[in-house]
Amino acid sequence: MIIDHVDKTICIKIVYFGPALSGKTTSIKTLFSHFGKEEKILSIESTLNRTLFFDYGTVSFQNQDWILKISVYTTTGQNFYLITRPITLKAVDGIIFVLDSQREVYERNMISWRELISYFGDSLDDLPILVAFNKQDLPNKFASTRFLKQIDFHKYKNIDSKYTIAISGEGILECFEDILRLILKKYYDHKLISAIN
Ligand SMILES: Nc1nc2c(ncn2[C@@H]2O[C@H](COP(=O)(O)OP(=O)(O)OP(=O)(O)O)[C@@H](O)[C@H]2O)c(=O)[nH]1
Ligand SMILES: [Mg+2]
Repeated sequence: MIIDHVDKTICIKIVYFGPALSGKTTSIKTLFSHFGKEEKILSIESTLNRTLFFDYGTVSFQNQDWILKISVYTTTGQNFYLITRPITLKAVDGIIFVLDSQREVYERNMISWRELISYFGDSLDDLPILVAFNKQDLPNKFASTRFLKQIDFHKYKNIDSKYTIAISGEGILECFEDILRLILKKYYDHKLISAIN
């Protein structure tokens, strides 16, 4: 997060992370189409529409005094481009972890979670994360409680979860609002942001 008191701008970085084909790109596209900005997303992808490096877009909100500028990225799920993931995660303020809820890919979600932990170590405990159980429209889903239990969900302070269907947009805006709430709460708790009467 960058707080510029001269320009009265707060910059936040949010990254969609998760295993291959879980719905990260679909999620960012649906989110930006909600803001009428889908064509403003920069996607670096292969000819097969798979994310090669990242998708990237910005949205801004403004009140009388301050501008909130949010940069949103997705990581690539393909392990061939694994090297790009820690780069995309640099200086991240909050992560939306997009899972594929289909039972047969449960382990792929766990591997991706372990990779995420490996980048942050103990500081993951302090990083706002929203776990999005995507593809809720499909049959044969695993129970969200199983995954949350396995990752010790209750151990983390800044973590929440939601159900999403990225192709129809269900839950996507709620995830975005939730991660923003977790990020701002963290900075407020750390006294980096103080309310002015
Ligand atoms: N049924 C269903 N399909 C979905 C959903 N979200 C995404 N998909 C499909 O899953 C496939 C992969 O979606 P992407 O958004 O490209 O996934 P990704 O995580 O960005 O993939 P990589 O960048 O290659 O890792 C596409 O065919 C999407 O249409 C969903 O909620 N339900
Ligand atoms: Mg993608």
